[in-house]
Amino acid sequence: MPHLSTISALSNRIGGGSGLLTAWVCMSDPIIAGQLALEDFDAVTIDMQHGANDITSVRLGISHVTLAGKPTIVRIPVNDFASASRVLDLGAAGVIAPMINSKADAEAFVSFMKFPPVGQRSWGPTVAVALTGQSLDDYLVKGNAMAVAIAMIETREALAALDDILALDGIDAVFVGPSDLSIALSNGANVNPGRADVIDALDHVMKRAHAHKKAACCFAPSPTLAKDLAKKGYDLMAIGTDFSQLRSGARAQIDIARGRA
Ligand code: 3PY
Ligand code: MG
Repeated sequence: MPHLSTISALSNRIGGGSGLLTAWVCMSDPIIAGQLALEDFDAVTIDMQHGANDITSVRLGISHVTLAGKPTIVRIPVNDFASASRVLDLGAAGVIAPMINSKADAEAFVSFMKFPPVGQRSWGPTVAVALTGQSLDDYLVKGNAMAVAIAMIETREALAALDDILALDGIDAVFVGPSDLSIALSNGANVNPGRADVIDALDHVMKRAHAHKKAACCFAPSPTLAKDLAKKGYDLMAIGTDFSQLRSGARAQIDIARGRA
């Protein structure tokens, strides 16, 4: 059974202040991604940068998430743009690339995300073509629009290059990493994604993204921040991680069982 509408749901829905929520999966057992996909998330992100995921767990995770009817986003490791093409070939709907600090970084990312003439993505969408049920020619025509390229903004250099990154054909969205950004803006003094200067930067990034008609996305360590950002017009937020949700779920139940709540 083809899953075209499941995979294209990300590119079709993101933008215009869409306020989408994605799960964030660090654990490498694909059942975790599949289970979170059954909750009321709009997408599931599998993290290869800081999570325990490799290409095998991503491949299996995409299958579980797709069967649950949700699009999969994959965060690749820093500068590992070849993995962007690989996860798209395996059926990812979008890719988040960390530490995009310059126009040159963004161009390198796009070259692996989009087929010519926009980029240089090599042909071989084996699983993606099968999952979407498209002909090869249809995938060639529609593949670029379906593959959402999301560049992370999480350094001073990235903020300085923001307009150049956003102006690039093939960059569909930017994604703020508020922890790294908080470290950068404090010159390494502390990590505090809720600090006022980080929130100001989040507002700035969203305004510039929308001025370029691109989507604004963010990692939100707390659901309250995600709610605030959605109200402001953010297009996609990750709320916490599978680790944090597992621990907080257990803690809440233990507190009840021990009579502390
Ligand atoms: C950051 O906050 O730096 C991130 O990369 C979020 O995952
Ligand atoms: Mg980061």
